[in-house]
Amino acid sequence: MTYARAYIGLGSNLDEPLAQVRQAINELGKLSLTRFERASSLYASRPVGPQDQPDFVNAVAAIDTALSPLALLDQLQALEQRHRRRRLRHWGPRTLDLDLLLFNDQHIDHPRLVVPHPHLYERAFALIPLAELDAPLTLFDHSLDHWIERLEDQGLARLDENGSN
Ligand code: ROI
Repeated sequence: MTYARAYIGLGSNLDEPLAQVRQAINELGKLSLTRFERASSLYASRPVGPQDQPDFVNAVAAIDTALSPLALLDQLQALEQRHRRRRLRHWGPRTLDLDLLLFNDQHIDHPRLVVPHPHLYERAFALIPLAELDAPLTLFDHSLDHWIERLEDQGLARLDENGSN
């Protein structure tokens, strides 16, 4: 069986975000045909998009999977549903968001799935935890640091084990 390395972005700003993200990290370890590798620290982050919503908790997890990208997407969406995902409006508050950020070095352009995630390079809440997991990764032919140096301050704060900053 051949395994691909996938990076999953996790985000929540409703219904106890810290618990949502911790539990989702745990559940990623139980996906079929998949080995959990490691997860970043948890981060508190100001909302990107509409500001009249709670701060998010974000993290990134690394998994090795024998699932195809679309089969993995199906599993991630099922996991979101098990968290009774609520999405109140476009770019608004959500219970649990799981984004497939990278799948090996594949470029995927499918109606259901674009990889690398098209907003990854501009989002501190995804780039910084990703760099914590795998600093040498490249994205669109540049180092992660290249993209991180270009970010505006997005109010990202690393949380300790107790969820405090
Ligand atoms: N903003 C932050 N900080 N974290 C997220 O996970 C997140 N997810 C989103 C939008 C609404 C774009 N903003 C976010 O989908």
